[in-house]
Amino acid sequence: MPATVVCLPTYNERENLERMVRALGEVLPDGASVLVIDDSSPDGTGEIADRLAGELPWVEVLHRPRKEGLGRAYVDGFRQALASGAELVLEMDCDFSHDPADVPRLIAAVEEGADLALGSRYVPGGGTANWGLVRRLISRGASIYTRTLLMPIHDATGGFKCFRRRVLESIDLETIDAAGYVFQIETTYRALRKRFRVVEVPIRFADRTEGQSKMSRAIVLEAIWKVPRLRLRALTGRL
Ligand SMILES: Nc1nc2c(ncn2[C@@H]2O[C@H](COP(=O)(O)OP(=O)(O)OP(=O)(O)O)[C@@H](O)[C@H]2O)c(=O)[nH]1
Ligand SMILES: [Mg+2]
Repeated sequence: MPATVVCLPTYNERENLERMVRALGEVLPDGASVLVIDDSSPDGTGEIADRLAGELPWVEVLHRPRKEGLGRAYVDGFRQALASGAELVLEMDCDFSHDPADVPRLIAAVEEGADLALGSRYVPGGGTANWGLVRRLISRGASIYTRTLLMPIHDATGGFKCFRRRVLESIDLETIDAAGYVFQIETTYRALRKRFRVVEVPIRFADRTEGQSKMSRAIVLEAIWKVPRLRLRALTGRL
């Protein structure tokens, strides 16, 4: 089994973190580990992560001094996962919107030949449960916008992914300035530009039941202007 690291970014996930780590422990293959990336959550999530890391040898914690958005947290986490020798690097949310039971299917897609597997709500067999109309419209709208301007991916903003090491090594993570969802779009777009094989694996996405969403207007606005900027950069040879 290739060395595998699941990157789990957290900001105020006190109610979810322990349950998520233990659920991952049930499904992860031998040799896999979990890297919690906590941005000094004021609710004490970082201390829970430290306790779990003390108890479970396959759990590690990266403490970041402040919240700078998901994109920065992921870049630091990916860097640490690569430095630890990971061959497969996964990312997922810690709020149970992404089902830990789907992790083996994402890993299998990469083992069957993909370079990047995306958990996808908008391919047959995928979907969202108990999301309000506004969230559904924003998410669908973002995917249609991205499909029109950038790339033939059905679910471009999802954060449930499995990267082969060489993808992360080739897409120049340090130059990604995305903070919010557009980070997900940008990593996939860069992988496609480098001609990596990207596949979408159907997932059922459930709304969180515990804790607060960090979704904001700023995150949506960032995606609206950075998607065309990505296209422009590609057209002018700067990507
Ligand atoms: N380290 C870190 N984690 C973050 C940050 N923002 C969000 N997260 C985590 O990233 C994951 C996704 O964030 P959510 O708050 O669920 O945001 P979302 O999925 O876009 O919104 P909902 O669908 O409403 O849940 C969760 O595990 C969060 O705790 C951040 O700035 N830093
Ligand atoms: Mg969420």
